[in-house]
Amino acid sequence: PFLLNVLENQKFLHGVLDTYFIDEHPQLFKFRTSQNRAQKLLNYLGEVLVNGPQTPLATTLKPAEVSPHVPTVPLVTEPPQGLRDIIVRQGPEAFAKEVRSRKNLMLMDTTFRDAHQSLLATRVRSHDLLKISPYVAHKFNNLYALENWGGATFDVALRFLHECPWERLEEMRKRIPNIPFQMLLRGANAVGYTSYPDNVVYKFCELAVQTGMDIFRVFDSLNYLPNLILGMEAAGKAGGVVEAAISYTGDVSDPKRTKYDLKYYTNLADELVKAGTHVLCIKDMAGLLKPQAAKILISAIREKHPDVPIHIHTHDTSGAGVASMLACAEAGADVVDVAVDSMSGMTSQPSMGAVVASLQGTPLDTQLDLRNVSEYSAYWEQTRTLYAPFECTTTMRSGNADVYLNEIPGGQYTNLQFQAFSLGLGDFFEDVKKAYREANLLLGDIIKVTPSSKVVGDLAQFMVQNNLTADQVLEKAEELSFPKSVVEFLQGSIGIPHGGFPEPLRSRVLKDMPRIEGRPGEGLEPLDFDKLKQELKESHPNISDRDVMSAALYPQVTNDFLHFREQFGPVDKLDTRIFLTGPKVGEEFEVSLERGKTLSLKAMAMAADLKPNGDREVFFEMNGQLRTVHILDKE
Ligand code: 3PY
Ligand code: ZN
Repeated sequence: PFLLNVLENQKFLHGVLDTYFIDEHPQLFKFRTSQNRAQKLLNYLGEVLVNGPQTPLATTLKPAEVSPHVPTVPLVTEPPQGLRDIIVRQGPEAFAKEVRSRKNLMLMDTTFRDAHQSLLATRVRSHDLLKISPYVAHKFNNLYALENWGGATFDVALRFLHECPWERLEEMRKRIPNIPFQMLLRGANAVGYTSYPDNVVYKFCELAVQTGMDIFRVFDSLNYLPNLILGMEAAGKAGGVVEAAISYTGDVSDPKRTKYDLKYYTNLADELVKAGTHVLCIKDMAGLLKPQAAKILISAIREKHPDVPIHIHTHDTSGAGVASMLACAEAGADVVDVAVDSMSGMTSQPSMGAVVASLQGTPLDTQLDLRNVSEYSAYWEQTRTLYAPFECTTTMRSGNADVYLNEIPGGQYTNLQFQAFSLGLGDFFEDVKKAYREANLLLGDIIKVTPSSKVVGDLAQFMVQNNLTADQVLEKAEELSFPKSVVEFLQGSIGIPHGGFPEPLRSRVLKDMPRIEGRPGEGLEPLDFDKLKQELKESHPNISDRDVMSAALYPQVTNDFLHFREQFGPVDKLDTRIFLTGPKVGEEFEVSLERGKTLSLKAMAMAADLKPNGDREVFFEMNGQLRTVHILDKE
């Protein structure tokens, strides 16, 4: 709000003033100077130097001082053709048919999305993705797809990286015209954590396709069919390839695990095929699909649906990921997910190089060249060190097969471990993992993935912090004040779990609180996009339809992002170390704003003394000229 000047203030414009108005809003008379992008970036750098990182760092580790080597590709030649050509020219059905007809195993690379969501708290910036994009286009044209958007990346881009997720997608598309792009859509929750009005989900998918998205992996955190179908329809209507996902839990190879047995999965697969999915996905978000279970599950679905491409997603938390993906391939899966070697393993996806090498010379050969995989991996090995402040290996040193007991999804596993570590409470993580299992059983053994995994995680932490056993929770349920997410789940706010809600827990917790019947988004009024745009225009005159869409999903986060961008300009153009922790005094560096427009910068010095108004001067050299910025020192 401090960026808003009087001429944009609605109360002022409409004369709704009293004599205190000016006294109470001095910031309104600090007129925004018209600044160019370069000056805004200097303000950003000054801010980082004076007041510290503008993206909270998760550990005390510093970004490495490296400039990752980017393998070159011939810029004059077009990248070789990939499968996207079929989507664009012949549509999703033809694409599915082509994928199914291929005899070899195809891979989807998750390095641009899930791998860093799982290992680096989703913090990888567009800058580093775009640098390697031309190489991917040239050397990995055989991929089924590149997973590069959706899931948590949307929120994190706006909230922490101060960059526009739409621009990221558009720029990746320019550099990679040939490989299909895939995103993760949380069904009726789009890329958020709650249900949105239907028209928001439809419009979101429409805009995503227009900006360059091809394939939508649609899931629901409870496998609740009405939510899933809403997402599938939105993606399909937008012209996307629909890849409906069955979120996998339990163990189909264990006859004692009866709630989610083979029949449960094959029935769900039947429903999704009936609903018109182009591709069927098994989404093993926690990495529970053991090789033996994979064989049973994939063979059964393959047999029932010989014409539908099957795509498998897993996490390597236990260390069995490569073995499982090979078992899936042998049982008839068409595509499996991998991450490039240096971004693979542990809570990320299994290693691309390992799968490629394992199948070389077999009928399932992936057709990828291991030398390219290594070159690509070398880029990410170096780039990963720039994100040291977010590195999960600060606390995680190895895989852990205890995931088969606690069933915590990959991304959440890293988060919980990290939280426990920063709280410094001895056995806290071990306790939380055990409580997670009990919390899941208390809630009726539900599917656990964003956002239902948060419900279980919140209950688990609640149990540990209050020293409660599962029996005690059930006994005292009427008096306890449960986490909000747990209450809302029981009210039906994210859908209906398989087998219904847990009783008597639900009745004891909710008492006479309202319950949502059926699909949560169904009762929501459509969002008036024109009205939202008009409202946003009052403080952000240059707003685009994409920004409006971002605001529909994340109102506050988007508002903050727009202010940030107006004040600090295109911070996404800065190198990652400089962006995170600022330049060193005396350091020279370049910023490429656009093709042919490069700034040469040098951080010269910071004034030792503050100005009377609390500002500190920071001196830069920009293209050889001295520039000074004044930054309010917040210390
Ligand atoms: C997400 O929803 O972001 C996920 O990655 C779920 O697995
Ligand atoms: Zn995943």
